[in-house]
Amino acid sequence: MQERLQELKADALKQVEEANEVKALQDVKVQYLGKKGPITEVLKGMGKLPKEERPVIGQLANDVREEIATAIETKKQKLENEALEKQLEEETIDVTLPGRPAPTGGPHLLTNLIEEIEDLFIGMGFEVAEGPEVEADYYNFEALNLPKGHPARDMQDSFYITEEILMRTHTSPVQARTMEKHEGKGPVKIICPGKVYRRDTDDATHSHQFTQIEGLLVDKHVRMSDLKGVLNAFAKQMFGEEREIRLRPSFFPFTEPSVEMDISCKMCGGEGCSVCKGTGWIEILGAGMVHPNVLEMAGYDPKEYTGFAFGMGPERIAMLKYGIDDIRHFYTNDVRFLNQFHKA
Ligand code: 2NL
Repeated sequence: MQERLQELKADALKQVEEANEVKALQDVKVQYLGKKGPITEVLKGMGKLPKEERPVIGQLANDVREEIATAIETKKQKLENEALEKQLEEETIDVTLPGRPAPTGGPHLLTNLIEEIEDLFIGMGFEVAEGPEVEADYYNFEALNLPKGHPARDMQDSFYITEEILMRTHTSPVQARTMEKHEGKGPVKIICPGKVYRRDTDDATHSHQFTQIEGLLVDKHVRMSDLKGVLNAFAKQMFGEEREIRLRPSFFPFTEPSVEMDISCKMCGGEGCSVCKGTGWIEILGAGMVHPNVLEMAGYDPKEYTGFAFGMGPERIAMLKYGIDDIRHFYTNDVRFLNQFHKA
């Protein structure tokens, strides 16, 4: 009987040893320790043994059962640990792998350019002012020395909501409104960016909707040289220290005198090329001293106050800066175009 138990133990431990998955261990357990297993059989047959052998065999059978159970449990732990190790090994995340790039949006290049221009003027003490795009005829035209029937109105035909209300054709009404709010007491020093509208047929250089930035400075003793100094500082910061500016006489109904400002051509350094059409100069903006009628209508005494104003088109500046050949590229929003100006 003792031999039989030792044999069973040896067999069971061998099978435990050989098992390489938890399922196999389960089978060993059922086979040797189950209700119908050989050890249970031995214990059941104890009654037939001589009395003095019973405790010895009983003890041995229990020991064998205990040893097999312990061996199974130990092996089970070992297999489970190995499986866990293997799983951890296989499912390791390599945190050094680069992630998939998420496509990101960004401001439109005109937005970036307008903000860049705003920042330059903020640096010179200007404040940003905004106003309505749907505007009264009074602020868009009348207050800017363009009475009804003025021939210059033809060049700025608009989209009319009613006889008296229209889409603004420039951002000047914002300046007229701001001056009016000051009730004749200066100074006013503002920069006005925004969308403007003209009744125009769209082509490579015309659009019925575009952007504008205008500036206005009103105070006592403001002179043409102040205008020139501010515009020179702007041109050099915007286009490069090596740039020269040039003012040419021009006409605007809301300024007198009026000028057109050119910057020296960077492409040819003033020699003359296709960008500057052989002149060495590129037209950037229009400006002038605020017309006394405009000051007066806004509530300022033109004998006490003077001012200068200027206006430019961000599209035109971007087209020159980046060599863009068609104004419609700004509005059709083809990402292949826009991404070229996407700041990282
Ligand atoms: C251009 C020229 C200009 C102004 C805009 C202005 C505004 C007020 C009074 C006087 Cl409230 N002037 N604005 C003056 C001169 C030129 O724009 O070529 N813009 C694209």
